[in-house]
Amino acid sequence: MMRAYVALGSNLGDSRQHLLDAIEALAALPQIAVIARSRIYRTPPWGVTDQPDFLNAVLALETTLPPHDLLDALLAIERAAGRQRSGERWGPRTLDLDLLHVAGQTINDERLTLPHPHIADRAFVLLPLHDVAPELDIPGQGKVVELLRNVDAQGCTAL
Ligand code: PH2
Ligand code: MG
Ligand code: MG
Repeated sequence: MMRAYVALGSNLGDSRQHLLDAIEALAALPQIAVIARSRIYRTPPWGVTDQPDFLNAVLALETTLPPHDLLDALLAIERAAGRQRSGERWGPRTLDLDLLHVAGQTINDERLTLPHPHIADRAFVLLPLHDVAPELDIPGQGKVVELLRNVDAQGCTAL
């Protein structure tokens, strides 16, 4: 069993429902147990700012799936939610499921970078991650509780 942290985001359609459906879909997989769920936050768009606010959350999972198989499961759930890959980086999406951290492993290949390289920059990841794992160490970045002190979380509100 490995502990994994997954970030959820949506800013198209019924975003809250997309997040809740994704949590249900993950929990329904026999190789995955959902251990903890953060609050859902409304967050200003980061990167491309001319798009609707996002809803964001984080899940802690226990899984027997190796990281690349877990990634495949996340991508399948994104597709089931109608996710279209327009090619626009940081653009609007019905559902985004990003693998943040898997048992402290470091992976760098064409499909997957672990830990997620931009956790430290993003209040929309750190706030919900802090709900479920404040003491988690992100290899190469630092402890969640400390990283959160260094980002601007103004404008992010828990639903
Ligand atoms: N995701 C992005 C780009 N910008 N901004 C917020 N607030 N939340 C997101 O989940 C998000 C974003 C690309 O995945
Ligand atoms: Mg993302
Ligand atoms: Mg993504």
